[in-house]
Amino acid sequence: MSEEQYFKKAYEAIINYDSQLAESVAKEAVEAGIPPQRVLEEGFSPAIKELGEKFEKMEIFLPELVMAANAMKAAVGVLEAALRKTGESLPSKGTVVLGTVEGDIHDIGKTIVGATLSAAGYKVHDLGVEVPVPRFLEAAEETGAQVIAASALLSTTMLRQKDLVEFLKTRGKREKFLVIVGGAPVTKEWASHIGADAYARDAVEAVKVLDSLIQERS
Ligand code: B1M
Repeated sequence: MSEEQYFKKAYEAIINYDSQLAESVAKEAVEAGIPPQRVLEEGFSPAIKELGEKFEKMEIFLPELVMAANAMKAAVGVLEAALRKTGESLPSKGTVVLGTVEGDIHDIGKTIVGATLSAAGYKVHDLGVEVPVPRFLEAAEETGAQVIAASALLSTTMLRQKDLVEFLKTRGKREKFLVIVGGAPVTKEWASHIGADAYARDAVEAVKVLDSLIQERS
């Protein structure tokens, strides 16, 4: 099967809310040697984005979006495992504390960012979703992290990224950690407006941006 055929099957699995197909296509694509990132970005993600737009236009409703998200999660589970395996043998580039901000339960993109950072050699502590601002700092201190990474998918919860930067300042810890923010509504302008160190549009960019920031600091 060609790469394009895998991508088409991945797209169809999500559009048809088919978790079993999503998982098996992800497995087959990884076994065929297609980089997990490409399977996600060119196969699965366009489908969930399309469904997100349909949801916005009320052409589908929350139960359908939940089914699609479940299919995405089945695929991401496979892709995540493949990515983490790649990173196991690499020397650590640094430690990252990662989470989706409080009030936000979207975790598919955040999980992919974490797995991609792991694949690139970062030690990632994934705090999950709905992470309160103080928890980011607490976990970063506990793990000796250099980086705090906060994902937000809602225009309302993006504000928690601003709160995070402010919180670090009030605790006198702003300079101790690099703060990277991302998520669908987040932009480079927002990141610089709130005083974050970095913004990444996707998981691959997150690796590039952190690599260069960490190199600058060392
Ligand atoms: Co929701 N949702 N959702 N949702 N959902 C969006 C975000 C929305 C844009 C859909 C829409 O209306 N078009 C909309 C937000 C509108 C807004 O605020 N502007 C929305 C809404 C409104 C909601 C609810 C409020 C719906 C409701 O209940 N009425 C509710 C919110 C609940 C809450 O959080 N409190 C809700 C719920 C859900 C589901 C549970 C059904 C499900 C989430 C399941 C889950 O994650 N476990 C869901 C889904 C699936 C989506 C869409 C369709 C897809 C998100 C996704 O997984 N994309 C989404 C529409 C969209 O984004 N276009 C939508 C695939 C993923 C690989 O991409 O997450 O963008 P993404 O991650 C990318 C990049 O953004 C980036 O890298 C990733 C990989 O490339 N990235 C980072 C992400 N985090 C990063 C961090 C970084 C760097 C890069 O550094 C730290």
